[in-house]
Amino acid sequence: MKNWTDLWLGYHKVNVKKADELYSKSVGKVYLEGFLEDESICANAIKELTHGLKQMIKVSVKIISNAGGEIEEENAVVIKKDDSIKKQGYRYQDNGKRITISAPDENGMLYGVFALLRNVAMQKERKADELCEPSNPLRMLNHWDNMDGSIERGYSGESFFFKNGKIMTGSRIVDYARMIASVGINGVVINNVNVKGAATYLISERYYLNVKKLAEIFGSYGISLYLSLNFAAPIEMGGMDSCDPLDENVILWWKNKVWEVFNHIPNLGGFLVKADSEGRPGPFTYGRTQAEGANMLADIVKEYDATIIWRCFVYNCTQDWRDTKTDRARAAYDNFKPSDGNYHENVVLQIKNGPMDFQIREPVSPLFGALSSTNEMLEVQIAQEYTGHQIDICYLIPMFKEILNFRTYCKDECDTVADVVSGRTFGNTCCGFSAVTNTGDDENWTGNDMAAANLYGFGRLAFNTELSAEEIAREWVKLTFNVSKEAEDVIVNILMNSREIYEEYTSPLGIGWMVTPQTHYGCSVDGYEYSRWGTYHRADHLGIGVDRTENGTGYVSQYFEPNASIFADVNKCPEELVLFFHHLPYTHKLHSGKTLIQHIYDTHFEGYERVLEMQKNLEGIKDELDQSVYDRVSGRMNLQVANAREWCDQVNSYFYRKSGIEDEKGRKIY
Ligand code: GCW
Repeated sequence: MKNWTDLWLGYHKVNVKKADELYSKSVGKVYLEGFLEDESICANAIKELTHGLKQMIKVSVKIISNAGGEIEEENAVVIKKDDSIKKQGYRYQDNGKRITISAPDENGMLYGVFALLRNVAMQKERKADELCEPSNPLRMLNHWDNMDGSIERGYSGESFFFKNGKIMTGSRIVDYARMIASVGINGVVINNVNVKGAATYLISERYYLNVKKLAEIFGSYGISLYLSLNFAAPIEMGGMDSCDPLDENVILWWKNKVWEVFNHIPNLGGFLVKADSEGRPGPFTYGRTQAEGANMLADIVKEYDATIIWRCFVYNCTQDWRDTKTDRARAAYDNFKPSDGNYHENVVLQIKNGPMDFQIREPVSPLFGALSSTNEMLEVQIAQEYTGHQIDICYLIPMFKEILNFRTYCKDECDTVADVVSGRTFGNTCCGFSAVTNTGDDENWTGNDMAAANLYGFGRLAFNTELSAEEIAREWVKLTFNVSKEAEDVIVNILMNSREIYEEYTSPLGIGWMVTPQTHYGCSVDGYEYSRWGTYHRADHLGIGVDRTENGTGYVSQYFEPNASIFADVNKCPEELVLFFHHLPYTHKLHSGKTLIQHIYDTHFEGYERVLEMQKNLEGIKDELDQSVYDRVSGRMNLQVANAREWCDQVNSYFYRKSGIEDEKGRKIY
């Protein structure tokens, strides 16, 4: 008996009568044309189709391979090859009798089959003709799993890949691969970007066999496996005295190592590197650029058709920011923009969505679009490091939609973040969307059952950035829970409001941080860990916020116009970000007519009240949820209520004491 759930692949029995009218007659025979039943990805697709249809509508599927010629049967599923469709895409046609899935390759075929299963599960009306081509070439999940089994920023148990220095390759990995393939993920990095301790390096003899097994499992679901590397491996593993990327001996060491790795694991997708960041070594140590570091590795892996994913989270966490121009937010742009055009074609720069670090609200990183001759990939975090640790509910897809829709103005049109990272803006093919994942070995994979909506949603959005956050939430609820339309609405509503609510009771108007240092859960207004030079938020008795205009750190000038001017103008700056860009007096009037301080009081009280309402709504659907699901979610909700209360009290009393300004509504501030 496995001790984990099937998440959204539970294939609940659907209302057979209705389904009969809808799908049963059409799906009993499946004709395959141009795809072989025993090719590994196809075989898995067929296995899934057979299993899913049996579970949901009790149909036993008959597969007819090598169909060829005219297929007379009208009521059937036809899966056929079509090279006119974009790589990994599919076309889904349903005329009410026959369902046709056309795809150019096995990935597309697999995604088409999952689409059919989704439609049956949701009892979607028949009649369709949809061309579904992936928005992003790379759609990746990054695990921050360590070899001892712990997960950096993991909130759902331990790793299901590693335990006590060993690799696990059992059926949980297969289920994981199915799950993420079902939403279109095609790449996974299994180990933490902080690769520490040479004894645990995956690029060593003792691990090859099992990494290969993992690569094969993932490969059979159309997913490439990637590994995180330590840039200092030549020193730590090779016993050399340097890891200078231009040193011939260092290059030779990597050549041999990479040859060895690909010799054992030929289908590896490539490597992910965090260099020159938070104690990680990198090219800067040797006076080299990030491009020189990344290119050195990229040139070596090129002959294996592999990619180097190089992170732009490069900043100096010990920098003295007392002078007004020094600003951590500037770092990614300052470090990477000057080398635009120098990165080789199999390097992709992975850029965090904001200039700081996955806060509940940040402006979009100005690097997007600024790199016009470099491959770019967007990195978001579904592990809820700063957004509630999967205790508090925080559905992040609305945030991701805002990021994707942000116009960079790097061109007159086709200039949103979604355009840039999809490759549409500058014609790149090595680019995409990645997320730091939120899974672990908990029974339900994501700790809070509601957090699985972020995993599902990220995959769906990475495949199709046009989907709306609500559409995705609704799909996820329908596939995951077997509940009435009313209960579905309640859950969708909880999810759709959750980000705004979390933002209300935590840090206001884009200022960010204010979390407990290191753990990053719970309130600590002055808690920014690198605050030896003063508080991050710069609050005093008169006001709060960071001046990032030309008078301040000058960060605004990293944006294209008109964004630069908009952010620089306190009256035009989107209000939810106003304290990210401006230092303002507590008496500053917001568009609502409220003062800044009153806004802080009101949103914090309101955020807390809204969590109580959320709790009541969840209680209202108790009988519709499995007991174990309800217990897990409601147990966490109790903690969320306490957390919201704590944030509300701490933030309000902190700013009340600083400013000495009373709440207009006379509420008690502790
Ligand atoms: O802010 C930090 C996190 C680290 C993480 C880092 C990163 C993996 O707190 O835990 O390290 O971001 O993104 O590299």
